[in-house]
Amino acid sequence: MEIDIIGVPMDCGADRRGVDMGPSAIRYAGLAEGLTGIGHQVYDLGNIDVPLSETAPLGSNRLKYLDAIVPTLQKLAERVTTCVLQGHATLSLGGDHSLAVGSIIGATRTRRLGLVWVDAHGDFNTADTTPSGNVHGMPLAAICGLGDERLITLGGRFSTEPKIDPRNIAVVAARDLDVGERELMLEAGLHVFSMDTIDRLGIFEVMQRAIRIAQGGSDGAPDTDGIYVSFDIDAVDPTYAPGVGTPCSGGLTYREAHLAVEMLAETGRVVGMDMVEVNPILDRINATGELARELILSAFGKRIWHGERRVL
Ligand SMILES: [Mn+2]
Repeated sequence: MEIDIIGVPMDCGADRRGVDMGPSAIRYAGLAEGLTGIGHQVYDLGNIDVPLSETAPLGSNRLKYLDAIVPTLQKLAERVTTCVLQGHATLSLGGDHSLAVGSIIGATRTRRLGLVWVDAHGDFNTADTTPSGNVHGMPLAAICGLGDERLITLGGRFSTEPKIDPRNIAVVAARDLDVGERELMLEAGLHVFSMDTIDRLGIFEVMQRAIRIAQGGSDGAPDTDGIYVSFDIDAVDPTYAPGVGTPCSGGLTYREAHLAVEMLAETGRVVGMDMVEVNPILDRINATGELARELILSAFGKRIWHGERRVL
């Protein structure tokens, strides 16, 4: 596979400073070498220019830093589109999760994709429901066509239509949903596999269902053109991922997180990925940056065992 890496060192969508150093931490952990080592052709396209939170205008308390975020995501969307037109897979490194509006708009310009959104949170708030005003709590709603028009359309550049059909979206590992966003998610009709569902069914069954949803169609005949994976590292339990934007206990174990992305890779239909919210300030000797690199490698095909998988 040809994979383009794009860093988005953005912190404006998050309250806590530090996730702007995420792309650096993941690269430092040996990302490009790792992907090359499993047979991919890797192109690191560097970082998107991102305004500093300190000097960006705060704007409305319900949509903090929107004026700084929108042009950044426009640039990301254009960059991703260019990569897609060259037939490359894209890997966007965050930075806060608001970047997914740009990466997914870029990834869906010419295709109909399914989406697996791995996250402790719903990221389904709008300016009307948000408790914090932070835009990183809104990207999934925006992708479904809900929320402030400037965010959904990236300043009028793109349509107000959902970029991905909510019926082809599965949220995995949710455990901290705001009341307002929960209502919106129910109405929108996307599938939410919360942590208690993973406790009951196991991550294997949950991922089989999530993949079926993202593939669309009926068994063996998907009706989407590929699967996009948006991975918020806070989906993983803080025991394994202490350096995250918004830590939340009760998350995926190390192996659950790996199996989830390994199963996505096995479909052979992953066309792009976000890895977001790595916060080196709160991390321990880059453990979370390393984990992010490992999960990306698993999502792009790294395997423990390459022989036949026999269940005795
Ligand atoms: Mn998120």
